Amino acid sequence: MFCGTYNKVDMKPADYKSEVPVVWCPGCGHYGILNAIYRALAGAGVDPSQLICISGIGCSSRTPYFLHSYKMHTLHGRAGPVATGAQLARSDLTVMVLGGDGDGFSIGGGHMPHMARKNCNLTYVLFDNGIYGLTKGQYSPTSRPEMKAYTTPYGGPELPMNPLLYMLTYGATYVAQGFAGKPSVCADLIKGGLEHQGFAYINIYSQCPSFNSMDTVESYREMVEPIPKEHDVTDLGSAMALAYDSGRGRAPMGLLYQVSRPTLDERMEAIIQGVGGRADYDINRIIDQYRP
Ligand SMILES: Cc1ncc(C[n+]2csc(CCOP(=O)(O)OP(=O)(O)O)c2C)c(N)n1
Repeated sequence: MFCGTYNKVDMKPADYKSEVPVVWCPGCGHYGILNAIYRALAGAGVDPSQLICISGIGCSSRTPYFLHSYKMHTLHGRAGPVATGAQLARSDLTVMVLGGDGDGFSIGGGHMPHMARKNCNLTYVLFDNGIYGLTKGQYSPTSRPEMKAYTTPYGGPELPMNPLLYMLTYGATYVAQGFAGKPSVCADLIKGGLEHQGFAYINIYSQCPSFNSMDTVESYREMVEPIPKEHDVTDLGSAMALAYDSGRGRAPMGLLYQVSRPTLDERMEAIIQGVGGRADYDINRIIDQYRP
């Protein structure tokens, strides 16, 4: 019972809305992503009682509150390892991580390559607004170099990182990019991630009208280009070529890459069966073997 083989239910997008009021600033792109998540969950037919949404800290990390699901609002940057553990403990659940570029790539950056290389069976939606929104506008790893923010009053001294290239490099098996101003496209990409068996990473550009004056709805709209239909999503080289250009004035929108590879939970199960099954996989018995 892994993602992709769960029992589908017939639900409407509105059925995934929780009773918690959404508290983002007017015009925030995160509304578009939330809307896309509701639609994706309904499209994929995920049972809310089988769904766990995990986040760190940030405006985007508040998203699980607005969803009808189980949830864990963890520490800043630590959603990934918590989600990995939850997925291994309960491989029958659908696991989502929802959070921002600061949470995922600054403080949480050390965890990202490991989720990708392990092929953790979960869907990670990264709300990429190129700024720390919750803490009112500090430079993030995806900020444009010329960005003037509270922590970079004269512009930033660093090159931005490239999330798509990073995820492809470390072995993510589903890599896609969307833009909050195109919720239908995002909904399809997130649905594809939910139905994918393995680590699905969806980078979504999101405007922050309160603290990022450089990346506006208009600038994103000009920047994103739908991925050509003839692109072969199983070709890593072509996906990397598309990803390489991302964030340099133009950005691919759509599914860059999707392949099948055994997931972490599948491989762990195989190891457990290899040592005689769960009944014999008793950690205390294993420790006892090493006692003097
Ligand atoms: C250990 C720790 N360090 C720093 C913070 C302060 N902090 C809270 S959210 C955040 C960044 C949020 O930015 P991002 O993840 O991009 O999300 P956004 O608010 O833009 O959606 C920071 C630095 C914290 N809560 N905990």
